[in-house]
Amino acid sequence: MEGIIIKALSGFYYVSDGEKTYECKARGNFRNSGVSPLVGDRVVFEPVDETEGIINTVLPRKNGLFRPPVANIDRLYIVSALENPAPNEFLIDKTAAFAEYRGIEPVIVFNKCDMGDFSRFEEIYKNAGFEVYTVSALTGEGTEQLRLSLAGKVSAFCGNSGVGKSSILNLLFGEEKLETGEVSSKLGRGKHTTRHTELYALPSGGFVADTPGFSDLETYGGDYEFKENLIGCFRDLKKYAGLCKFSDCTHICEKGCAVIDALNSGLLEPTRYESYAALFNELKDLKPWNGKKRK
Ligand SMILES: Nc1nc2c(ncn2[C@@H]2O[C@H](COP(=O)(O)OP(=O)(O)O)[C@@H](O)[C@H]2O)c(=O)[nH]1
Ligand SMILES: [Mg+2]
Ligand SMILES: [Zn+2]
Repeated sequence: MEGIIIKALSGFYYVSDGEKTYECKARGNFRNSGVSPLVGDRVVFEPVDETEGIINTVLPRKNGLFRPPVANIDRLYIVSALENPAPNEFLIDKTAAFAEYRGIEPVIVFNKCDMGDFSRFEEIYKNAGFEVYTVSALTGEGTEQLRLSLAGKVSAFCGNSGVGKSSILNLLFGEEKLETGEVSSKLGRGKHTTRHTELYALPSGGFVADTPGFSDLETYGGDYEFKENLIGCFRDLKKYAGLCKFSDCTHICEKGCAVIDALNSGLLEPTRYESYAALFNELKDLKPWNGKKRK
């Protein structure tokens, strides 16, 4: 049978076949093969009874993140709220670019629209070519479209603590599965680092992870390949990059740069270009031997 690992805890893997969950052990020979199964991995397993089974094979991975440890994510929902903190375009753009690099579709979510107006931000991200959902977990506004977008996919939610990720997910689950509100202050900081990653089945099909953070981003700076592909990770900017005069154009200051021309003609969102330039600057001293390609 085929299934997906939704939780890994104390040597057990919890494998869902879409309906039931089996508590599984990994078969010995592949435990020794160096493949470490991740939450999100698709596996071939053998049920031994109604609730237990043995994993025989981990199927090839589409992508993998290590912090949080999760594989085969289709979509990354990048959640911001209106204030405390306000949406940070650089953080959104950098996260979206890193997701693109890993083959994950970035989706932009603005929560707490009951508190004010996001139209300025919505416009930027719609113009840049992203799916944008403006919602309120409090009133339910906009959440139906969000629910539809998650169906049948494996997704992760990320964003600053307090933006309302768990509240949105609870609304979509139709029950209070996840703790919300004062969680971090109640349990203390250390709790976050030990918290396991789990995929939750959505009533409409598909799975979603409520990630404590997305700290792979903190190490992305060590990834030379990300630097080399940076312009390709900005879907709006890359349309022009092929038209630059020089094939090795970095789109920062060159003459005949079609990206800069597009920016000056008002065809690009200025903040998107600024994020590209800032990220380029962060990565520019990275050398091939700094590469830490991890798949
Ligand atoms: N006004 C308003 N408050 C919200 C909304 N969504 C979440 N909150 C509140 O924001 C706080 C943080 O929510 P939580 O879901 O725990 O955020 P997380 O840290 O991103 O998971 C809680 O006190 C929620 O009640 C919303 O749409 N509108
Ligand atoms: Mg939360
Ligand atoms: Zn250029």
